[in-house]
Amino acid sequence: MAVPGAGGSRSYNFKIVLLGEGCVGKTSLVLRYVEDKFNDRHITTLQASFLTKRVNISGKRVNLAIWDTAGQERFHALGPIYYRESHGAILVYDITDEDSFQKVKNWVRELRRMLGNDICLVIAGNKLDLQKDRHVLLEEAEAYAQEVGAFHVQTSAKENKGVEELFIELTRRMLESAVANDQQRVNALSRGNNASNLQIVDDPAVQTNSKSCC
Ligand code: G3D
Ligand code: MG
Repeated sequence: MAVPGAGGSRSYNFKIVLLGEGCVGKTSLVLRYVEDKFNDRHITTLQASFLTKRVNISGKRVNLAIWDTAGQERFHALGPIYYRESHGAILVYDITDEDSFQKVKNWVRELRRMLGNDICLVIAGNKLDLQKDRHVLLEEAEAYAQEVGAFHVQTSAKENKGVEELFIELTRRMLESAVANDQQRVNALSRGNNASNLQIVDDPAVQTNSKSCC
């Protein structure tokens, strides 16, 4: 969703959800990105909610609402109510745990089935610091990500590796998508042959649910 800002410039509001098996490091990744903390005692109280972060990419202001689970994934109880209206999803697996990678594939299938290409996907292979215990091949994960139109990144929330890249790349993709969507709307309005229609682009009512294919 894009909203008009002061002087006609805009800021973009995006919802991101974290998905993946329990214990793969979802909460740790969010906490590392937003607060630059690891294994902090806030970790349990932060669950079940979302954190916000403001970023600026290519001169565009973006507000991210990053939703973390409350641990429901451990009981297979995460439903569409959690990820609906999301612009982006971060699918996390643990590189030492093959099952967690299979779980990511299940999530990709579900998201594509429920939301189509309206959602931008990033797959994160976390716990890169445990490389010696790796059970998921990097090549396999990268090939899979490419196949499903997702970006793949390796991360370590513990050592702060790849975390910034993960969120920035996802944000960049969501922005591209929103900008393309805005452009389509402008084109559609101008095709309507009414010059005054063009001004509607700055109307927040027109801009809600601004999504397009990634
Ligand atoms: P979840 O939110 O997906 O359930 P958490 O996962 O963020 O709660 O992390 C689960 C466990 O994995 C935590 O350990 C956490 O410290 C650890 N962890 C998270 N990210 C990394 C990482 O990048 N490297 C390593 N080595 N460990 C990580 P505990 O012991 O608290 O259960
Ligand atoms: Mg968690």
